Amino acid sequence: MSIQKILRYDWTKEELLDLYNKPLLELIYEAASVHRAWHKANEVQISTLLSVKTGGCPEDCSYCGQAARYHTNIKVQALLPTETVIAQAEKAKNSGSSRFCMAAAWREVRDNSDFDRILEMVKGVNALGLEVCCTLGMLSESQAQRLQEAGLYAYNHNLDTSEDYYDRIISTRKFDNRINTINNVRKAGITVCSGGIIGLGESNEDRISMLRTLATMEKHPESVPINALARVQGTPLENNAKVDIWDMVRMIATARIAMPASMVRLSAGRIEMSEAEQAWCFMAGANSIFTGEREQLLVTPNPGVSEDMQMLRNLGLKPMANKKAESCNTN
Ligand code: SAM
Ligand code: DTB
Ligand code: SF4
Repeated sequence: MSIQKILRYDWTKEELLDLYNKPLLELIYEAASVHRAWHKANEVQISTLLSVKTGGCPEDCSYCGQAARYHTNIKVQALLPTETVIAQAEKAKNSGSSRFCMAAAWREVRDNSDFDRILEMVKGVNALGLEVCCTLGMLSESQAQRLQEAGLYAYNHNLDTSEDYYDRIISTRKFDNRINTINNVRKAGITVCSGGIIGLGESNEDRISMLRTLATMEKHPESVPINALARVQGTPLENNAKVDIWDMVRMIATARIAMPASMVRLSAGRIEMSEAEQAWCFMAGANSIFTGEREQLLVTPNPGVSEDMQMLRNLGLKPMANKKAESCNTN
């Protein structure tokens, strides 16, 4: 095993599938070695996620509890007041988060007063010195530009699954729509956060195909969230099997090796994992998590911030410093 210090953009499906299917401990060892060559392996980026507009979404993503057409038990919430969002961001900063991510259950951004309010929120969170991230659905080039001007640091837009499997999961948009938004985000100079979900009924080939799309982009996404399906009652995928921990570890390890400089985020699914299982994910190269005081992701449960801080202490890991704070310290 030789650890390369150069980024590759020419990964083939065969190469990635060979990695994914390696004997488990060999794969983890290789991913852990890559992780150590590119990052401080004892640091984990803490991101706080807040749903600023919940439910009532017109899309039909079959995994999602926020799609209006499924009879789920979630409480629909219109766009939160800016002050509420800023207050949450302040709390997140005080409990060690370096990134604050605002999510809206929208198909796409519209040029209306809600978007103006989002821009205000971005400005306010940015002023706190946090890295601001949004996930608002599809964006045009000019909307991406306006977000960048307001101080947006990152935009989350997941591929969710492979191009081939896409229409089995979502019919209200196409895989190419996702790529188009990611390109608009790049053009505006905002960093890209893009990954996907496992446990949707996809094959290993689909998982690899999704990772290949990410790893062969002109620039790798700076963050790659790997989500295990959070099964929500009332959605078409409510009865899917729980994701096997070793599948999650294999996905994380393959993403780490293919996109060594990126942050690989252990995203949805942690609530169903033990501390030991999460430790395997960190060993396999995950270096970011979502946490928060609300003990939920968007509409599903997630460990709370104090529990997570205890886990990090138990594992000898520490929260990664905010990049903005680092640049302030050098002044
Ligand atoms: N509506 C916007 C969109 O779809 O891009 C932004 C919010 S959406 C909830 C953000 C991402 O969360 C989705 O792309 C998907 O990858 C992930 N997600 C949603 N529901 C999930 C679930 N039940 N389990 C795991 N991941 C999920
Ligand atoms: C991402 O990749 N995972 C987060 C975030 N980006 C927006 C969302 C996970 C949602 C999990 C299910 C829920 O709570 O709705
Ligand atoms: Fe809407 Fe996003 Fe949920 Fe799809 S994943 S239904 S676009 S909130």
